[in-house]
Amino acid sequence: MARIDTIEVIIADVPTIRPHVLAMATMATQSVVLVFLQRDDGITGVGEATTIGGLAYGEESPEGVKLAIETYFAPLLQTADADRPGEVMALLDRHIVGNRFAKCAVETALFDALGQRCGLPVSELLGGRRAETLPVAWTLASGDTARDVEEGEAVLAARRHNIFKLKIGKRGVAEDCAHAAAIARAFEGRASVRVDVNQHWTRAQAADGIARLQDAGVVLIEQPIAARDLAGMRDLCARFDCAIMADEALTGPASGWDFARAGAADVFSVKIAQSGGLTAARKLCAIGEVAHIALYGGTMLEGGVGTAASAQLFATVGAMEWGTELFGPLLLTEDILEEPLVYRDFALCVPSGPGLGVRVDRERLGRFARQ
Ligand code: MUC
Ligand code: MG
Repeated sequence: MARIDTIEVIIADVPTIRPHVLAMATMATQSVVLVFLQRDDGITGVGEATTIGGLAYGEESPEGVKLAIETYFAPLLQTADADRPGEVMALLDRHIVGNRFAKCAVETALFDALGQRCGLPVSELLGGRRAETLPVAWTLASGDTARDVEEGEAVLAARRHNIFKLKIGKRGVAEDCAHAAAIARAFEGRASVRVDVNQHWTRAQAADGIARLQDAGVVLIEQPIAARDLAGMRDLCARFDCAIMADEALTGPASGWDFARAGAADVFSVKIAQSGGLTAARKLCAIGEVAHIALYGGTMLEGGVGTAASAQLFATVGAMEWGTELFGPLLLTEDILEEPLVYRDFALCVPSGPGLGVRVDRERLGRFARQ
């Protein structure tokens, strides 16, 4: 039995290395949200609830997560046994609707603490590790084709990434597809090129755009149309040979079940926060596996804590056929971990220490933390 003594939520605004241009927002900073749970045995667990572009991407904002945890989660957590993450999450689910990012951060912190207490990495608490490294994509999203190619060449030469995801959907279909085609041409035979439209196309635009992208050698199209348009996604999967991936549509296992039954995705982008936590994301992976839907390890551009947590889960999944995009910390000007995550040979090394296997540098975090 372990009690939670204190709950601390910190929002830290960390600049990005360059503007990150997405269809719904341009990021010059990332607001990293960290939740620290301190137990009565002296162990502190940490979890992350970072999102993209305030309320531009999803329904939870950094400020909303902090408010929800401090006001509604905290009294429940103070009655719970922190040694039992499953029981604690069931308690939270009984009293709190939605709030998946906040729940993910809390569950992650519980597992981090439990792993530290048992002397085991979180991957071992989630079923056991099956991989020590995970392939990692990089997102080329400077907003400029030539700059993207230059950036891609640099990370390829450094053997950091050979998978590139392009963010499109902000400009017209023809212009966006010409941009993607130029990058696919530049890296032909040397890197895998994919696009993420972040729901910004209509069905008709998607039919036009995907035909162009497929011809240009783009192999994966992420969330081309509205998240709720399951029938539209099913049609695109049936119509095109290149893979169609669901991202924003996946808000936990139930949505995965709906998409699997309808044949509305070739690939699932699994995100721990969007799913509502590590356990929920693991269930989503299981649905993908039994439905023969390929898996991809997604990110909300989290810092080191959320990235390590995602890696701990993805390392337990047998096949992440499309790799992962766990590059979040590399987009930030400064890491907030004591020891940065290790990226080498186109992959992320899954931390092997107890819990998440990472430690937050509180002094550095303090420099970026909001007052
Ligand atoms: C998304 O929609 O996948 C992931 C990588 C990136 O650049 O943006 C995110 C969000
Ligand atoms: Mg996406």
